[in-house]
Amino acid sequence: MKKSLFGVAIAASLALTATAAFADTLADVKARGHLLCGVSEGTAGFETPDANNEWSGIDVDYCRAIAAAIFNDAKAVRFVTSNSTVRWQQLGSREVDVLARTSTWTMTRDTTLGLTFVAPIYYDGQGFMVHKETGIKSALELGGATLCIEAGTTTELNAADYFAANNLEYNPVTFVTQDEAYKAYEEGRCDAFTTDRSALAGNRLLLAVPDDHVLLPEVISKEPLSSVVRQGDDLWFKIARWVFNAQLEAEELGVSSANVDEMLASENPGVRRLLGVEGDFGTPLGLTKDWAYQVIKLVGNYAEIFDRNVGAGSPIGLERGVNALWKDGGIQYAPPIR
Ligand SMILES: N[C@@H](CCC(=O)N[C@@H](CS)C(=O)NCC(=O)O)C(=O)O
Repeated sequence: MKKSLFGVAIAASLALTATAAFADTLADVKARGHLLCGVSEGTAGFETPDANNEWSGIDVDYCRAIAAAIFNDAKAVRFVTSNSTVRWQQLGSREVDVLARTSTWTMTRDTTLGLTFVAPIYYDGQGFMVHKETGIKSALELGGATLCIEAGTTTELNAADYFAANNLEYNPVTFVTQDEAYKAYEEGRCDAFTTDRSALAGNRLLLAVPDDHVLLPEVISKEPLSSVVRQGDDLWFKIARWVFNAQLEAEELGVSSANVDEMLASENPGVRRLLGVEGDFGTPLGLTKDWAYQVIKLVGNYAEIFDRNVGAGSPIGLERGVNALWKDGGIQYAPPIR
């Protein structure tokens, strides 16, 4: 019995390897004519649909950038939603080509799910929001508190670590969907809501009376919110990675959607390589040599997508912080395009 189960496991793993080895996501996407992008059911600043089901957000713009690189058309994307618990299956079942939805890159996720994390689009950390009337000023005052949490998240695990480390009791109440979790919090079923700080900042603004809620100062974890692809398709992984790198490199070189056409005449060799004026960095990726020009022209550089979705140009108004470029004291850094 043991032996035959072992055999089944080997066969299954060989089948997975074979599928992975022959997977060609780029060919599938090109044949389909659009990208399938996995997003959450709605996280302010990251992915939200409007009344016409037009999606916007920093994750949405990342998927639009991939579509721009492949199709010269940032609109060639369909957005497929999932809650935090089932998000990984969307990739495994090929329902989506890339997942861009506030997913923290952890070692277990990266090494056990048949998936590969690509690049942190936003470096975040977990925080807490409380009802202002409680007068709570620090997470260390949350001993005995009831916390609203989304299931299937790192949030659950970090909260457990934090309260154990500080020798505090707490009562977690987990919900499968974000809507249920916020509703319960708003109705006063929980003393605090805990998740990534960026999501708290954005989603606070969607509560009935945002000023009735405050974010506590503590940041209790590292949450590198990253894009994710299936393991075993190296070319697709590289496309997903270099599209993001190109947006960082464009910011570093001062190339934006507003000036990219003028920049085609730049004498700066870095700009010329980025825009495909000199050399061809597209063909090895299965793309045209102006792939990065299309990304910047149609979607923008990293500063533009950050500002309009979550930064100073958005109602959320988050600072760049660690998400500044390395040359400005942050940790966003693209390897050289050469
Ligand atoms: N970054 C954490 C939390 C992810 C998470 O739950 N994100 C929330 C927003 S912070 C979300 O996507 N909610 C919407 C949904 O589940 O549809 C993780 O990867 O586990």
